[in-house]
Amino acid sequence: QNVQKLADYRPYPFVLTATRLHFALNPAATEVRAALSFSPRDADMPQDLVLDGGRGVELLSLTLDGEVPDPAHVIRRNETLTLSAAALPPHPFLLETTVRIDPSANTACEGLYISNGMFCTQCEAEGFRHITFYPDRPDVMATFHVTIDSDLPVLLSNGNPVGQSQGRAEWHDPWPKPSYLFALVAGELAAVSDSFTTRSGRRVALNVWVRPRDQDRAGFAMESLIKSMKWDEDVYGREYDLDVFNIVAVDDFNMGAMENKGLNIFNSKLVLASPDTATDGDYERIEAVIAHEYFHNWTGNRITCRDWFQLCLKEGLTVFRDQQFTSDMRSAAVKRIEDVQALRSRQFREDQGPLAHPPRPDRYEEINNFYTATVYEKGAEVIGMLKRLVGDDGYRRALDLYFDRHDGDAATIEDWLKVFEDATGRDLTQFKRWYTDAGTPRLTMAEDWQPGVAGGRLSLTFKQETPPTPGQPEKLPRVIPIAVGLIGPNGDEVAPTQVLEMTEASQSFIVEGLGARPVVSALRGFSAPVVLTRPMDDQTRAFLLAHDTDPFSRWEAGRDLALSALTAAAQGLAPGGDHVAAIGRLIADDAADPAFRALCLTLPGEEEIATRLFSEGKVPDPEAIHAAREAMALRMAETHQDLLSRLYDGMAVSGPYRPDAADAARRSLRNAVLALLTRIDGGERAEILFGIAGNMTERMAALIALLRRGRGQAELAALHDLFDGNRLVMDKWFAVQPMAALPAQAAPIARTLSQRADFDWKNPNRFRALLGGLAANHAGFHAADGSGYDFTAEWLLRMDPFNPQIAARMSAVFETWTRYDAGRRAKALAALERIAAADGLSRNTREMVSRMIA
Ligand code: HT7
Ligand code: ZN
Repeated sequence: QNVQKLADYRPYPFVLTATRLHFALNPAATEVRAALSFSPRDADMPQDLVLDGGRGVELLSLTLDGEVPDPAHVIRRNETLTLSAAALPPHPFLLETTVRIDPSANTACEGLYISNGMFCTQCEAEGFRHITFYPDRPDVMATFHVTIDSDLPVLLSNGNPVGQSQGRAEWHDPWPKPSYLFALVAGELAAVSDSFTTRSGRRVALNVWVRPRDQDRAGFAMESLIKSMKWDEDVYGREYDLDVFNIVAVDDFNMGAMENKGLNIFNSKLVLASPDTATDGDYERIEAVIAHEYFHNWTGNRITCRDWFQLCLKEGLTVFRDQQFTSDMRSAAVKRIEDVQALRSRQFREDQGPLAHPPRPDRYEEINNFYTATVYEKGAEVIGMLKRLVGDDGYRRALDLYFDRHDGDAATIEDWLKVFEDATGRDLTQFKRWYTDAGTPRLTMAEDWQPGVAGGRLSLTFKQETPPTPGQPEKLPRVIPIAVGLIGPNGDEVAPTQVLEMTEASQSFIVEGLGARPVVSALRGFSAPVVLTRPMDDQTRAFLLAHDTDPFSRWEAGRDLALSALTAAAQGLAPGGDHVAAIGRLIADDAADPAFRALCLTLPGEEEIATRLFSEGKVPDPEAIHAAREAMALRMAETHQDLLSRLYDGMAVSGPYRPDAADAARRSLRNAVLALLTRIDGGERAEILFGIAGNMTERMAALIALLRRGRGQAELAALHDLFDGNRLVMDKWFAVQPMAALPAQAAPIARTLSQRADFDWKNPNRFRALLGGLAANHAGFHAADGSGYDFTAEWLLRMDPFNPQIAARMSAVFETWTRYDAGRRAKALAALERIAAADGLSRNTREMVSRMIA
């Protein structure tokens, strides 16, 4: 066990001012020369110099100020190289090393590797140590000068280009940075180029580099980049700081994208888009991730993290910023609902299970296992709460102070909270628990109405409690901002949104002079990441769905109506209320945003129903949940057949495809309607749409609607024929089949697909497509015979020695296993134990599995 603890943090005993690197690129034997200018932090306290250097780094030479040191002072262990204090001078010195590495054998997509003939790097979190010996930690920041020798035509690194000749390129990055932000790319690439002039007049050359045949699909990424640069200037006052900004798309990539200074590297699925290959969802995601990585230039790069425990300092803030950006570019209401849905389905699920951890964890074995929904999405929610508590002006002052005070620093959550305290005068001691405590607080609200007192007095009493999580049995109360509005009996708002600040375990808030009893709209905008329970009948829910002025709360009321009916049906109880009728009224409202109506029309997913049942102390039955959801969807289609048909015909988008919010909204409503109508029209509309669709959004919607009904084989074959050579479309083809299959077929379909020659499982996107597709089929993955678990475990074991990060991340599909019945639990546990017993299991997967079965 190699547990890293926050409490053990010590500054690095040397300052590294400048790093010079020379790469002689060769697929199987790349030589890397490094010249590192160190000075001791305290010359009176001689210390060993410990450099990280992982598997596959072969040391060829080492000198200290030009001399070969006594070999007795150079100690090579498994993952480090140490120069003992006795060998080091008490003044600045130059350490030079030459190493050999083999990028062609690097299958883990970490360090320097080859993707489709292109050299590329991924150094976050600890990949640089697979390139050369180095203090590979984020608080060691240096300027980088990089020389690349290679015959490949395009040679890129961080910073500004300072020399280009036949077979050689030189790059200089003047901004000190940690090694995790280093990047190098070399290959046969073509660029879509443009420029951006910053508000202070600096002209920045912009390039999106792709394989030559993909050039016509990189334009949207460039548009998104330019919008992001402008937005960061307008909203945060942040300008770009180099002469060039490069983005490169690669096919083999462990995550979505990486914010390397001046040279962002992207998974090609988050760059390449054309109407016939990418869906509206893909376009929205590309825009958001381009923005996210660009925004890291200030929140992550100029101000980085002191250590990896502080990961949410850069990730939570940057997610928060990209969410703000998308709200500004598209519909703020729809974006908020989508973000809350994502938070509940991924982060609440994490918080409820064995992998729960705080946004700032205080221990880990493998940091790559902590790039989680809690660090990212909950980290962003915590910032949203801070902003709600200090107000927009306070937030702006705090952020200005953060950038002024910490530019060039490797900072901590304490630094972050301190700028809010200093800028606003608030004490954030209690608020800090959001960073240090795991778990989702349960909030209950009780109402007391006294018509005869003080002209009509309403007391709202809130109680909060956070369930225990691994390693944290007891929790203290948190600061919870609760946004509340009141709606009068006639549907008019009688009190606009007010933020109540809860700090105690139990607390009451009183409103007087109300006349008639209002309906309370609580937790508006999802003002805090909590589970709110309140006694509310379905009539009141329907009232809020019809009248609430807050779009989130309006949607939430509809969601609650649906969930109460679905959870009842899934337990064999008669569903109360009339969600179907209430939704009919809402979707008939032509004045409402079609995207909002689409969200209201789409029933909660099976996983969400299971989560709700589990949080109510019930054991979810995946088959019953599936049947209940299907029955409600059918009822909805039958009840509103005429309205839905009219909507389907009226919502068709005319003219050429545009990925903007307005057109995408119409398509989303039409596609949600199609999913319902396909249940009663024998698939007629979906088959027609698939045949005539001029874009992937409609084609995919039609295909999924058919597959869910057990049809669509001809359409699947047609899609394959049309897009055989297109990796990204073929990923969709692999994903959609297990995902939309009837539950009993999901695992067998996944198995059959896994035997195909074009199941290129070593490609992370293809692997994720198939295994993620199966996991997205709740009743299919949790099939009672354990076939979903067995299939998944088999492939995790196969992937682990090849790419541990991918295997470990995918293993989280098991994180909810303890929720289910004894039969399923036994089968899931057996699968996890099989993984745990494997010889040579990676640290990544071992940590995940042992946390899940602890
Ligand atoms: N900061 C990056 C996180 C990351 C990553 C990206 C790609 C491949 C492996 C990676 N490990 C960690 C991405 C981001 O959050 O912006
Ligand atoms: Zn990020």
